[in-house]
Amino acid sequence: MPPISRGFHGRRREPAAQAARIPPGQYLTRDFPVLSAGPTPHARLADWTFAVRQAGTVRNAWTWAELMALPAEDITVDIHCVTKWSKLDTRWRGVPIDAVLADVGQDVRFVLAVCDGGYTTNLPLADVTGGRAWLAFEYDGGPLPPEHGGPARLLVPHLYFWKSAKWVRGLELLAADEPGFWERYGYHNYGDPWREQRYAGD
Ligand SMILES: Nc1nc2c(c(=O)[nH]1)N[C@H]1C(S)=C(S)[C@@H](COP(=O)(O)O)O[C@H]1N2
Ligand SMILES: [Mo]
Repeated sequence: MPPISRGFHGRRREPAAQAARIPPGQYLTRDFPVLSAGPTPHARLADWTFAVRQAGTVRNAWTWAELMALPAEDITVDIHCVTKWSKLDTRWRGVPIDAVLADVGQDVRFVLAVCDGGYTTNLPLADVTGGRAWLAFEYDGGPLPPEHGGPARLLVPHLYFWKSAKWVRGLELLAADEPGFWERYGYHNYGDPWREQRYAGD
């Protein structure tokens, strides 16, 4: 009789592997909490566009039908909210941000995501390119629910979830960084959950 049964190993492995995926100060949740700074906007897909702007000029824009024609990917990622919940293996479908930021100039170093309702959040260009961020329009096999940012939201899973702008309608291309909504209210400018960058000064 072996001293430790296979079943014992099997039960122990999973929690240990999960724990390694939860950043410091976070706890695991199975729910999907809704965190919005204002009311949920309801955009009509017929009127919806996504625009990339620079210095007030639209450089490129997509209608909903044009977005749907871009190559999309299925994404399974862990997400981490600054209010301390983490959720593992969330399933999304979306277009990589690389697809809407082809041929941006050398001068562009940052982006500011702009949303229906006025929410904004800032990100380095390097954090939304290279296959690290998506314009997500499906969650868990269905259309992204409005309260979670539908019809489309930014998905930037390697940063705290306030960077994953809901109801996103465009990106401003910037040479110099500009704080967004929560960043101006004292949230960390970058927001790496593994370095616990919750608030300015962390
Ligand atoms: N447009 C918009 N995007 C937003 C927010 C918001 O208030 N407005 N809240 C942010 C915050 S603080 C978090 S934690 C996540 C919450 O996403 P969820 O409601 O889908 O969980 O969305 C982020 N994106
Ligand atoms: Mo948040």
